[in-house]
This record gives sequence, structure tokens and C-alpha cells, in this order.
Amino acid sequence: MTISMQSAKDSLYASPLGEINAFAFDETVVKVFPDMIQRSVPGYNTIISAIGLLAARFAKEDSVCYDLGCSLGAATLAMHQQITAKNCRIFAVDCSAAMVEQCRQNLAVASGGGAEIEILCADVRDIAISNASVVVLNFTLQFIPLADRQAFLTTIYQGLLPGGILILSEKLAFDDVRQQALQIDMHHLFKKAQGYSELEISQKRSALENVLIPETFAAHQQRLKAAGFASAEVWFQYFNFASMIALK
Ligand code: GEK
Repeated sequence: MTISMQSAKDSLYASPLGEINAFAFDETVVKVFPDMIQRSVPGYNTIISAIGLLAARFAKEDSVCYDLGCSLGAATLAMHQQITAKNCRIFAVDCSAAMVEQCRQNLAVASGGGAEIEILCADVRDIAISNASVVVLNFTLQFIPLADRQAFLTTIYQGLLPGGILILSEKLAFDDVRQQALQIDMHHLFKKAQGYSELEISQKRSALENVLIPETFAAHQQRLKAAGFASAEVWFQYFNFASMIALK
């Protein structure tokens, strides 16, 4: 079964805004979110499909798969469609009430057969994680304050079963100044090629300042190892957007 995640076209930053407010996942964003994320995150659809395949491989019978920062449920749906393990539950969590409401509507159609889905409106830092075979953080950690990231990943590690997987997708930063400038330029060219104007790109960039905090792959790898993960590697990268696999 495929459920369309189509949406209205994102034009939230198309007109000049006198004051640019900090980016928030509110009703206006929810309405255009599928279009926004697909035209802003290079490789988004590829990553979503791969999350389904990875979940099918790692989901264990009688275990839980977590989609933390689930937005409209794209990764949850991919997992639901691919997991064949018996008595497996998918737990989808997001702290935006507007996202969760639309996510519930999107995923209501996916009920019946396969892993049972539960959707919760909560801060991912506050939920208990246990009996997990798969945890997905698909472009969510970048919105968690830096000071909380280590404790959060340690909680995830502790809640994973031996051999469990964390799929962590993030916008990356680079230590090398030329690489950093190039990757940001290429991302902006990607967005232009997707139809965004210079004004949209620059206003969105201002809105995300201090809201989305990217880190280097080395910083992520070090933190994942400190949390206890046996290994952490990039399985996909498209300019400054990457998806990593961490194994317990
Ligand atoms: C996807 N994973 O389509 N607790 C719960 N949710 C949070 C928190 C938090 N502390 N901080 C941010 N969020 C999705 C895409 S979007 C990425 C994820 C992006 C939620 C926030 O409300 C939003 O829905 C999501 O994390 C980030 O596969 O828009 O770049």
C-alpha cells in the first residue's frame, strides 16, 4: 500500500518578510511539509525508502521500532510497509501538536496488517525507550539542544536490544572552511534547482539560524561511541545531508 504524502507547494518564505521569526513546526509548516522537506533535503525520498528496508532487516519479533521526530509519519509508514517480524510495534513521536494531528490522519489509512502503529505527542527527550530493535532519528537530533544530545543518545542506546540499530540522519557541518562553504553552496544550488528563489533560500536560512544546529560527522561518531554504540558509519550522503547507521 502506498499513501501519498503530497502537499501544497511550500511558498512560506517567497515574499519579503519584515521580521523573520525562528522556524517552528506549526500549522502553516504542516500544510506544506511534504513539499518543503522533499525540495529542501537532498536524498530525502531515498533515505525514507532505505529506512523501510533497514527496519525490515533489523525489526525483531515482539520488539518496538521508534520513529522519533516523526513529523507526518513518512518513515513510520515506510517501516510499516516493510516490517514482516511478528508482533512488532511502531512508536511514532513528535512534539508538534499540529504535526501529530496530521500524522494521525495520514497513518489512519495504514492500519490493519503489519506492525501496529502508536502515535504520541511528546518531547522525544521525555519518553521511555525499551525493547527497541530499531530507532529512527530522521533529521530530528539537529533540533535538540546540543547540551542534551549525549544524554538522549545514551537513553536510546540503553533502550536498544543487543544488535539493534539507530538510523540517524542529519544536516552536516564540516571542519574544513572550503568544504563547508562548498557544501552549503551546493545545497543552495540544489534548492534553486528545486524551484526555490534566492529570497526563499535566504529567509529560510535566517529562520533556521540557532534552531537547526548541524555538527560534523566526527562529532556525531564520537558521541555515538560515547553513548556505547559499537560502530557508527555513514551509509548515505548527498552534499551536506547524511544518514548514519549506529549498531549496538
Ligand atoms: C521525516 N522524521 O519526515 N521532541 C519531539 N519532536 C521533536 C523535537 C523534540 N524535542 N524537536 C524537534 N522535533 C521526519 C522529519 S523534521 C526535519 C523530521 C526537518 C520534531 C519537529 O516537530 C519536526 O516534526 C521534526 O522533529 C523534524 O522523516 O523538518 O528538517
